[in-house]
Amino acid sequence: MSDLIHYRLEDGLALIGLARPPVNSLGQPLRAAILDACERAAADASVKAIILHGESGVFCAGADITEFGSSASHATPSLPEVLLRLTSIDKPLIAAIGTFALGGGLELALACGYRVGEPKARLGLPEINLGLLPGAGGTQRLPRLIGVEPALDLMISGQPLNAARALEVGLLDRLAGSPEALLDSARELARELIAQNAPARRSTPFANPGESIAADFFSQFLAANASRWKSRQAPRRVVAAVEASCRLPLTEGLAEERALFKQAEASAESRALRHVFFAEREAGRIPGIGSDTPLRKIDKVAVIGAGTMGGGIAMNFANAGIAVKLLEVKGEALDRGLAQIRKNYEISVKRGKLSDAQLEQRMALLQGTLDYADLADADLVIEAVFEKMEIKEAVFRRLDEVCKPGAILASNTSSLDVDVIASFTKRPQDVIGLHFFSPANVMRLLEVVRGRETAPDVLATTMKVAKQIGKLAVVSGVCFGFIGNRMLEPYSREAHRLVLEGATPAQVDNVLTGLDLNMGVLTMLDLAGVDVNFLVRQSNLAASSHDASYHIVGDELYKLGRYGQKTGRGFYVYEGRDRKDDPEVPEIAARVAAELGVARRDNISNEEIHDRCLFMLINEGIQLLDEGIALRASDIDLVWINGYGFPAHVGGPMHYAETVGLDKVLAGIQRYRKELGAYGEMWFQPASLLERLVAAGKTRIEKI
Ligand code: 3H9
Repeated sequence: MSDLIHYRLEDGLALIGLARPPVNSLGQPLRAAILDACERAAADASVKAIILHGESGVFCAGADITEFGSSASHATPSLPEVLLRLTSIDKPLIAAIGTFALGGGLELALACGYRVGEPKARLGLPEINLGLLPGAGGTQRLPRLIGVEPALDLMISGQPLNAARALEVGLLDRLAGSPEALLDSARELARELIAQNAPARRSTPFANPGESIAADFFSQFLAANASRWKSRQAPRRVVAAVEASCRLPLTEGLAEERALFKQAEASAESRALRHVFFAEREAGRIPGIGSDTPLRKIDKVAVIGAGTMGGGIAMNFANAGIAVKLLEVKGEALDRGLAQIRKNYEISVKRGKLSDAQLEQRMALLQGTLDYADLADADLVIEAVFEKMEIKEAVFRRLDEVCKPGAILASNTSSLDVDVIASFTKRPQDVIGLHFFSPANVMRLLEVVRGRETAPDVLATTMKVAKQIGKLAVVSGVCFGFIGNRMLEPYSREAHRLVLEGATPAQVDNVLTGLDLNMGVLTMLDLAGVDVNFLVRQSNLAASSHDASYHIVGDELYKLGRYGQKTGRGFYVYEGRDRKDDPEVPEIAARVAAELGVARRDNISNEEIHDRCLFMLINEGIQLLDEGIALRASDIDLVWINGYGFPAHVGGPMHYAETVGLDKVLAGIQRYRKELGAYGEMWFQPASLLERLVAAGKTRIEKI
């Protein structure tokens, strides 16, 4: 028998333990081993009931995601084949679910007639997060077991149920008292079933789960979610498969599910989301940092600045149960900051996401101070003051005086030079950049900026802390704007320039939202603040001094006090959050274009907007990889997906470039270099790595 399975006989019971660490993913060898073991138990007359469990506690995380897109994914025995066979075994089958049963793992449990869980187990069908649908019977068996609406909800949300809820909806038959008691609980159930001479229960008690569903239920459901799903097909395929479960007998429904699954597996959407899944796991691997890198102890945290950013950062730590001191220079600012944090928590209480007691617990972890001396015992200090080097300098000089040796000193700068900031201290090895995104208590991304002298243990410790507070940390080297904001620069430069040349803001933004981006770049600037963008540009004038047209439309809007949403006007006009086109903006653009002698065109195509904005964004990303600022292309994708609204189902700008074709990206850049005259010559310089990749016939972005 395969070493992927532990097979034990115990007085009439066959215990089949899945043993493929770390998560028992159902690759072909494990599928074959499960089938073998179940056949053996089925054929053994001494076996009266079968228990499937995870040898290490973990039950199963589903299909092996690394197999998708390869022949191994469908190699026999396929998962649907294995599960079909399991449902025909004439003995009670019990799944003992430890830690989690996800995707194909839950489908495996559904193919067993009985399910026992441990109290912390999570049960879910998260396939949608990979651009897939449950493809081994989940869309057919689950609605028949727990009803259409709860089943659809589980598949569309992709969120697992906890064990208590799973018991309530009928997904679990029994809850063990503890993880250690799980197998005993399964044994007990097995013995009861044997004593009752119970049959192998079918996992599909309802022949027709659609009986209680309104005739237009599915069409209404699709219509209600259309704008949220944008161009995504996976949720639509889930709905189609569940609808089939209401219309067709089980065998035909399973065939329909299989056909939909194959389409999904081959889709660009699923390829992109699988890329993101592995990218997230890869981001934590940093050359030179390993499990042997020592970690510093972080018990006490301090945040400097109680503004929106500092307050949001502090909330992350309070949410994770870590005490935070919040330092401000003035009492009123501190009171305002703490009051705002309380307000934010109160909103969560109103939404039912937090209890009053939890609110008070979190507030109790936040302690305000006006005195730097109070930071003497902090293990980690995060500065979140105004984005000006002089102010950062004063803060870091002061921190150097008061903080204990070994404290990690972090700056939340979004663009300034972390090495310069480190030089204000006598301990540059302890200084690091932690660029949170706004709102800092909500946004998942954290750019961790490794300075020239940042010590490995400081980097390793901050990566761990990031995980503790629920952030997705991506490492960046030092350059103006790091990964995200540096790439934003050419992207927004082209958007500005296109408006100068005759495109309307809405035309530019619509091309980008047409790709399912959350918002176009100009809407994003209006939201972040035209003034904020202007001030950032002022701190990096060297980048643009040779181009008078550089972001000129933004400069004009700034001069007119059109700071974006907060002033009701920017690239658009706003009534509340409602965005409207403003005819004044093209007029402003036409005026400055005339002053600069920039020719305006009324025939700027969507293709030109797409290529200029996105190819320049991609080009900068490739350049960052070549310079070693980003460790890998997939890190860049994570930054843009989690910080700038790039759709995960498109895979991030680097993955998108690979989908478009690197040769096409290069050809597009070369084309505009020629067509746009002196402006093209100045800005449309293909990244050398892009040229090298295309010359080498590579289709993936990697450092060569
Ligand atoms: C499916 O089931 C389709 C079926 O319906 C139909 C089929 C016909 N496969 O996340 P972690 C690896 S689709 C391969 O760091 P955690 C992961 O890459 C699948 N590998 O740990 C990592 O490797 P490494 C539906 C997998 O404790 C290591 O395991 N299932 C798989 O934070 C540890 O993972 C899902 O979508 C897999 N299925 O979280 C579940 N799962 O160490 C996807 C994990 O080399 N998985 N790995 O980087 C998860 O959500 C989380 O990994 C899980 C553990 C919650 C399980």
